[in-house]
Amino acid sequence: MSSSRTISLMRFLIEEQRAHPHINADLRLLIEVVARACKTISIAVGKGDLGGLLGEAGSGNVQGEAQQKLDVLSNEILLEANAWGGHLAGCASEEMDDPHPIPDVYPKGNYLLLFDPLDGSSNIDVNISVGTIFSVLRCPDGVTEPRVEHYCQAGTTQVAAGYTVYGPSTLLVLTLGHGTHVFTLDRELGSFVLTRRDVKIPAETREFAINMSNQRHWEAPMQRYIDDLLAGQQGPRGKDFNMRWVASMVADVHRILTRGGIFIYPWDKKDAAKPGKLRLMYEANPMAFIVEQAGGKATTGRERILDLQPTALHQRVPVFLGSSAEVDAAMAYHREHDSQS
Ligand code: AFP
Repeated sequence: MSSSRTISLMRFLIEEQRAHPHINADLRLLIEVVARACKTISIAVGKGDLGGLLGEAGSGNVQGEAQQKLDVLSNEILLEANAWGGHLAGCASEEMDDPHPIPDVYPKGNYLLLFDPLDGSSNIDVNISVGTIFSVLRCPDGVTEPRVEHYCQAGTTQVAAGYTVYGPSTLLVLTLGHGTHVFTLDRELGSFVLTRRDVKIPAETREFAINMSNQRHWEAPMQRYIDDLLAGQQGPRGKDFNMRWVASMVADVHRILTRGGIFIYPWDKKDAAKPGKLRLMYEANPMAFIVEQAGGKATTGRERILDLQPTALHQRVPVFLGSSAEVDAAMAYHREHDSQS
């Protein structure tokens, strides 16, 4: 049951709009529309086998990855929900080669929406948490038909970013540039309710998240950093570390937002054409914005992610994010290595 002290997402956004003049009615509508689409995705994910939506779709995306049926459906849900509201100039998705224009029959707005419709999709069939990640940019003035170059803006220009986790509960984590806030989907009310305001990531941690099976492909400073974490109390770091890896970025980042930690998907030499696995525009930038707003750090191991100037829509980058002191420690290994070579 809701009470007068319950803060729904709608009320939160209206209050943010009053407090911060740069948050206008269109941005508020955009967030509400994305949240509504995510509720629909959450229902589809929650049906599991009963919905007949598990398994591969039989298609591939621009990255050459096999698409799951729920990847395709989640993409369609987000596109359809955002087509007609008049708040967007266009959108781009990890699942589509090119930016998606707003159909001519609808009015156009001033924002660009970028999303990974279903992150962690290899976990769908095994009933492990997956999620949606999104990033909001302003469309440059005077541009009515945005092209790739209009989307390729540095992460510092994001006006909002968020992710949902479709897990034991469905969560929406959101930043509009004034802290990072967590909303929980009240399945009886059908609305997202503010459950944690202005979360802060502890600066120190004893937990790291990485896919260790790639160790032999990492560069030297990365090998040394992880060796030292594994050496524990007897090693140079002087403390024992625990490891967790869900392989859904949304779930790994959410754990870090909740109790600290460092998440790493480093550069590796498996495929020289791919500098890391994660996508700058759909994963790294929005997560970096959320993490920084929660007091954490997000870098490539050498540079701040939000300062990177994108050169392509589907560009990949190495990602180190989470507890600030631990991200600094990982960067120090890279700095030391670079200064000696
Ligand atoms: P998808 O977006 O293709 O599902 O990939 C998920 C992901 O990009 C990210 O969510 C995970 O952290 C990472 O891949 C898992 O990668 P590994 O398969 O190497 O563990």
